[in-house]
Amino acid sequence: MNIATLRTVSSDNLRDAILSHLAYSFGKTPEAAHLEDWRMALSYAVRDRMVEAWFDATRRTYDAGAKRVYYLSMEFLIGRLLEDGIVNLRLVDQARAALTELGLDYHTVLENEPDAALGNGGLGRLAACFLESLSTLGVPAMGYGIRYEHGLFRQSFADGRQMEAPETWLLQRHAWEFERPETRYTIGFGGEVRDEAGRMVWTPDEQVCAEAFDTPIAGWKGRWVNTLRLWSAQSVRPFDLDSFNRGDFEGAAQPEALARTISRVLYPDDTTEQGKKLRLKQEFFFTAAALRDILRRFDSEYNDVALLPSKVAIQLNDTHPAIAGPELVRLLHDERGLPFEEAQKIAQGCLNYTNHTLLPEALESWNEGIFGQLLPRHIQIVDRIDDAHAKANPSRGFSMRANHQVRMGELSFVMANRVNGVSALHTGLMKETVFKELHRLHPERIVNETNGVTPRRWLLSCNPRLSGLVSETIGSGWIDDLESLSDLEPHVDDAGWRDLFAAAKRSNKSELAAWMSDTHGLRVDPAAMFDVQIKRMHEYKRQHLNILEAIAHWQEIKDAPNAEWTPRVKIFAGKAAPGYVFAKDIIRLINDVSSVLNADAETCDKLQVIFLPNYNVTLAERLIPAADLSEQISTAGKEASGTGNMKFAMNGAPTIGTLDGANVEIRERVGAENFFLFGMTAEEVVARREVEGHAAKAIEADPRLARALEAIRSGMFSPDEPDRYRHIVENLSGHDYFLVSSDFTDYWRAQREVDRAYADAASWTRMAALNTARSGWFSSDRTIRGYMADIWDAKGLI
Ligand code: CR1
Repeated sequence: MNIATLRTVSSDNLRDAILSHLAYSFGKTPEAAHLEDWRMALSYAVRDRMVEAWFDATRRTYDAGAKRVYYLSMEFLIGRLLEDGIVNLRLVDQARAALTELGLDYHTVLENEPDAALGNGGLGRLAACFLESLSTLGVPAMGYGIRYEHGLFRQSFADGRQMEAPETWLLQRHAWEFERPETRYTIGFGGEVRDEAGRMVWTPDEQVCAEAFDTPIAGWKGRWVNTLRLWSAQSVRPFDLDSFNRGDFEGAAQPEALARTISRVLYPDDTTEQGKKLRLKQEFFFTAAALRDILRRFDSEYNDVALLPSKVAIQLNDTHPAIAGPELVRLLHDERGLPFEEAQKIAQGCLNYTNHTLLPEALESWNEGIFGQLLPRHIQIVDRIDDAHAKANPSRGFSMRANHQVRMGELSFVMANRVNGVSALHTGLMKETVFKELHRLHPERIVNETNGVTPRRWLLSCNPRLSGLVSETIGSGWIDDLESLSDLEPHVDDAGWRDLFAAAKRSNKSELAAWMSDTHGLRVDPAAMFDVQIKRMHEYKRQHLNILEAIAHWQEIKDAPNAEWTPRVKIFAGKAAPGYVFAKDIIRLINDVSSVLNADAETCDKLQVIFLPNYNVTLAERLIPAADLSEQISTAGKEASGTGNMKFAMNGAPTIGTLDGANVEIRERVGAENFFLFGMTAEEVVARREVEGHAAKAIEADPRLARALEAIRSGMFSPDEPDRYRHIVENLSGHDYFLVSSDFTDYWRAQREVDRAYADAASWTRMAALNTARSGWFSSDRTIRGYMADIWDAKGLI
């Protein structure tokens, strides 16, 4: 079908297109249509308008013989897509008008879309922002991942405790994907390797089929559309007819069920041995399918694999797709007969690796038994690469095999053309710590690409009041040139303009307050400061430092309830890995503290604590525009970058934070006077840990901290079970690895500075507005340009 025919199929009038889809795609009349039918019909009408640019992008890529970028990621935390599509195609007014004409409310329809939570946190959300920026910049690119049936679990609270339920986004119809039954690859596991006259032949004993599902990702103005291709696992033998005919119906369905297990659930964490094996299977499954797909596309255009590094850049999002190294070598050497060294060189020319964490427990390594059993040929290849590397660097005792483990970080590093960290501080620490030895051997390999976020979703679309004001003030060029937000700077000294800025924030807060009241029955005063900490629950992120400060603050208010206090609402949201007991206890503690504080008639108009359940992208989009203060309080050296920190700054919420991750760069850019700094530096953290009894000393020196800890210890927040949090208190008074106690005093000081600053509304608004005006550098467009120049050597085609 040519483009001209397509145009007539999708009517130019959005209302007609919606009605047409309602009838012909969903078989419903307007009278019979449910909200979901309307949402689907609107989504299809919007999607239709992406298709033309999608085909066009593919054609232009082929015509230009352009280099393609492939982003391999276990996680794409894309959230809802309908509003994103409407905004990027600039159909907001049309969609609103069309729905109104049809008697529907725009927001109600948008709210019907399930939030696709195919990721855990920052790493997955970064991948989603990158896809959008790649399209905005017209880079020929494709995301590869897994089409999980169940994304990250749904969180609720029972007596303050986290409960986990399966997430079921696919039970509601999903408008965005195109199933590609013709794009299927058979992926093998296990079995044996035989040497056939010098050629290694792997015969797997288990096979599954990877089937592609494509989601179009439109960039700003819909000028370029890339594809997110997610693999779904299916059985190669869908149905065992012999078993069925024998009456064994369960047995008949088993091959299908077993195969599908691979793409059944997103790992919220990996803790069990059986689970680990499935995780490795997932990793190989999607990586192997992606590589086969990449080579098939390459072969359709070129007939010399030596060209591969000049036509293909593959980005490994953390080590989860690290098996791409040995698998690409296997495909080139075993299957295509290239000499091993040449195969390895070509693979290295294509592959790049992003490291997202230095936490030892998050650095992947696989038991060689499990690895070798599942991937018997790959372990041989790993060893050969390792031996060659050791021979080439004889004086170093480095290996990617240690203690019967295969270390995926080291493997990724050795197989990569470029290795990058995600903030300046993190990249520096990579060079000094985990990759010290490898960095010395390959000093040109590590580069820094500080993270960014897409301003289309994280300002334009989630915060229409502020983005409207920004566009009225400086025009709409900022949307794809975020640095031009600096044109706002002269206006921050204009009291009239500041009032408009403050009014936008205030309306966002009222809207959030109304939503919290409607959905959670919570009453908060929008005039109070909204102090927000939203992110995964982890000891290094120190939500417990925040709640300790809340307790101490509450105690202080109770000492002098009639003094001048700056009213605050502390808002938390975040999920804990189901097996991370300590993090779950922190959730419960926050909920318990919340119950006591919010019920205290003497103080609740001055300090409230709220924990909103089921944090996800959609909730972030609600909270960030309404935040006054951004809590970024990790132990220095532990948060690789953070990206929430950037979203808050962009939306006019100053940060209280440590010198960690991208906080360092945020502070440099927004100005030290517009950032509430506290705490030890990464270096001081390391030194402080060596001090005998550091926590006890900190507690002894700070009576406020001692009193807050004593309140927890005494059972004040858990009267039915006074010992409930004793282990937390013991941790914070003893080992205190994350230095909560040692940083408390300075955190308290910075919080009181925040109180004073907030009380001066004019200067606070100025500070908030400067955060917005100076956050332009944190666009993921800038980050992607960095990858294009420093890592991929790729160009945009628009
Ligand atoms: C880091 O913890 C960073 C994101 C994206 C996370 C966070 O600081 O912003 O990656 N790492 O780079 C992670 O999820 C598995 O590691």
